[in-house]
Amino acid sequence: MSKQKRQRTTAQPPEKLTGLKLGSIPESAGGLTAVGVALQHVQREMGTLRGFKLLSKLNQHDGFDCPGCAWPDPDKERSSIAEYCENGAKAVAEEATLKRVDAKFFSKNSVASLAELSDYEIGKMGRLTEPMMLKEGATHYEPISWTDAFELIADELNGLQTPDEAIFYTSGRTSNEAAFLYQLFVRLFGTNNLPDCSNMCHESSGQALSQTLGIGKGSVTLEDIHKAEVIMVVGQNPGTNHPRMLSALQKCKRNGGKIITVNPLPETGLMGFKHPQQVADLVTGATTLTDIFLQVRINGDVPLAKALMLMLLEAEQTTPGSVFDHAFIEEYCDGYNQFIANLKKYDLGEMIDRCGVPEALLREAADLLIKHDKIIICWAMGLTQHKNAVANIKELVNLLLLRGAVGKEGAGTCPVRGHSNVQGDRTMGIWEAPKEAFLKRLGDEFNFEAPRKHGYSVVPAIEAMHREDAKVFIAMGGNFISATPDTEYTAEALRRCKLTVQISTKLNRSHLIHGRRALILPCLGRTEKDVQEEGEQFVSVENSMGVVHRSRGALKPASRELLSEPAIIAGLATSTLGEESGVDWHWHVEDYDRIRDAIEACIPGFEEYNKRVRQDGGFYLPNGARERKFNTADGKAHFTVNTLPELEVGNDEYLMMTIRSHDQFNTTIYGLDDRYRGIYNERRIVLMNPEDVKAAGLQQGEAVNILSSFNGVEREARNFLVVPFNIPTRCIATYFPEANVLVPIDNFADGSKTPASKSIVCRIEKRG
Ligand SMILES: Nc1nc2c(c(=O)[nH]1)N[C@H]1C(S)=C(S)[C@@H](COP(=O)(O)OP(=O)(O)OC[C@H]3O[C@@H](n4cnc5c(=O)[nH]c(N)nc54)[C@H](O)[C@@H]3O)O[C@H]1N2
Ligand SMILES: Nc1nc2c(c(=O)[nH]1)N[C@H]1C(S)=C(S)[C@@H](COP(=O)(O)OP(=O)(O)OC[C@H]3O[C@@H](n4cnc5c(=O)[nH]c(N)nc54)[C@H](O)[C@@H]3O)O[C@H]1N2
Ligand SMILES: [Mo]
Repeated sequence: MSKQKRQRTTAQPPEKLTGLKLGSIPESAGGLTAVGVALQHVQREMGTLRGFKLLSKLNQHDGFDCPGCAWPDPDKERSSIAEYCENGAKAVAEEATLKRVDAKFFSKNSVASLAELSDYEIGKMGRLTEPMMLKEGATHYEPISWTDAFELIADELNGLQTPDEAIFYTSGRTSNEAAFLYQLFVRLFGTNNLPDCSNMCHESSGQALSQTLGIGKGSVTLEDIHKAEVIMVVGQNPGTNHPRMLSALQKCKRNGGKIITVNPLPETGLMGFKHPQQVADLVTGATTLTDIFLQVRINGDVPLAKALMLMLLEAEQTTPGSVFDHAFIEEYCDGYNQFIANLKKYDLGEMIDRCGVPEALLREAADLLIKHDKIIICWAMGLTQHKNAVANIKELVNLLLLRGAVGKEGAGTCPVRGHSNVQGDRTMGIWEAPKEAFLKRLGDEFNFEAPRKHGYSVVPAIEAMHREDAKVFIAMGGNFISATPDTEYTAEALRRCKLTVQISTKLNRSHLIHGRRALILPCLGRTEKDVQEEGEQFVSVENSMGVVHRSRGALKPASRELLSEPAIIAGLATSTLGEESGVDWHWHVEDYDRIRDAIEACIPGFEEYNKRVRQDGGFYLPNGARERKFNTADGKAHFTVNTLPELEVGNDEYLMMTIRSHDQFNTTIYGLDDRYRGIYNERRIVLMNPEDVKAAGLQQGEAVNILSSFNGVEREARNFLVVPFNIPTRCIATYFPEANVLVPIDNFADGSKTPASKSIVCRIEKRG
């Protein structure tokens, strides 16, 4: 790599190290330490009293939805003390911080100087307080009025040759009300360029599930989790990313359920759990969660699923009718014969070798799956971010179908969603590939012809900006530069835009890597009171299990200048579309009930929206798979034939996954510790098998560079410290977003285009 190229790394977090400390790995998650850490974060950001007052509203019926993950709340009774987790408390503290990033801050700090800070440092600066603009060639952001900001955007948008030259990104924290208005504005403007964070997240699940079961969402409810006999948790780290799931797993275990975990890492939270709010747990110790731990190689899930299904087939052949649910298969499924014929072609021994799990353990797991048919499979990014991600999920659907484990109590699919409203945003029409029926209803209701041409998802959007086919980029939340793959390529794409606009609560790197002109439009967060013309408003969100419920903020907004997301959209739409749109945007925003009425008119399942959303706990959206109504073309659930991933790791290479530490929410870095993995005060680390460390002649704590080479392009991430860890050989792990520079833009999942950020072929180079 040339010297010049190396210097141009300002789009990445800086290389500087913060001082790695290694500690012991705890045996269980939760407990009093979790409570203590949560309180530290709350105290530091917002003061003890204010913090406690706010936390008492978190996830309560009349309170606000946690801005963290999408794990559901109990339908009826809620704990009056605390219906949240350590990481939920951190998420709240981060948003409700008392620190402010105001005009004075921007006049003192140039964009270039801020870009030299780490994501942790940037995030800790505080909440944005007023609209800011970066003029072409300027070094500092300056204040701009809301009216001027809207006009500027309208001029740029209306000056484009076609509406398809604009891109409208959404991150999954946006409420249903804001998401619906946003997509309406974008489609009235004339494009379906609505990429969203889901494209990098559960898109592979959506694809696999709609093709096989006729709905792109999971089929289970929280009650099902409690009642399951076997739960497989595959490629997911709930102790960190969905901590409240641990109490649901604990309930399942107390009802006699068993848990099989499939993961390259023995994640602490899945091994043991102490409920931080149950005194008995704190006294008597942790509940063991995982009964069988299958330590799969990275991207070894297809061979692993095939191995398990071959074992099921063996048992079925020995005693026909004892394992497969033939009545279910006959009545509801298609493709069984082709599937079985194909499965028989695979050699069990080879599948076992390829997944890397000892045969005895696989047999134990298969035995549980043979003896019980109330089976739930939960999964997250460990499955969705590979080239063969869609196949990963389809194989697990095959497994469930064989056992008739879909659409009955205690059984089904459970893709555990990330952002708190990512599922709702898609329901609202944030999708670059909308269905005809949806576009037709939208057009009929609002009297226009919605564009039919599909738009760009995230990866094609970046490529379009890189080619300069797209020139204006607007983001409703999120942190596009740090969340997307191939950091330097994406930075170049954004720099080529004429205008980049970020609608945000907090400062992030996407404000610093920008187009020729840039705008920051600050908005209200979940925790804050949203007062409009007709009084205080609430918004609504859909959780991972399809429950739509309300969320009402409690705090005084961080600044008087902030607008709500719906109000910002109304401003954008009014100035861009003028009278032409025929929609009275501001009238809708005066009372969000009016937006919900419009949603009810356009989207099935939202009948009596305003009434039902006011019930405690909200309401369930219809879910065909849950009732064995498979909305595929032929009304059947589909077995599918999936091939094995290609073997791709050479002798001096490793397969790398980019994962989350315990102290971050995506690109928001709460702190520098990863307590459940025993790693403290450093994010630039690479987890390696101790044998690999030795074989490569490396030492614990030694600094290395990581290189990835794909389709002839070499990428480099510099200065990572080696941490020997319990991970399969030839597999390594780094944190996202530090390692995103290594994720090739053109390496993504077949069918869903989700970047393959969990299987990057890499080399490791000692730093001279
Ligand atoms: N506190 C907190 N909560 C969050 C988030 C956060 O960053 N912080 N992010 C939110 C979002 S948007 C999402 S999508 C979710 C993410 O939730 P997760 O998917 O749990 O997050 P990751 O850290 O990406 O973890 C992936 C897990 O998959 C495993 N894995 C990696 N590769 C493979 C593989 O090939 N096979 C198998 N079987 N396992 C593999 C890793 O070891 C890890 O345990 O969490 C949400 N909740
Ligand atoms: N290498 C690698 N890359 C990944 C992943 C991975 O596992 N590995 N995971 C992927 C996944 S699963 C996801 S979901 C994406 C996440 O991608 P994004 O959703 O784009 O990223 P976040 O870090 O969640 O966005 C955080 C920013 O959102 C803004 N924000 C927070 N709350 C609000 C709000 O209420 N309103 C508005 N308007 N803004 C708000 C704040 O300014 C904050 O800085 O990243 C993906 N990227
Ligand atoms: Mo996500």
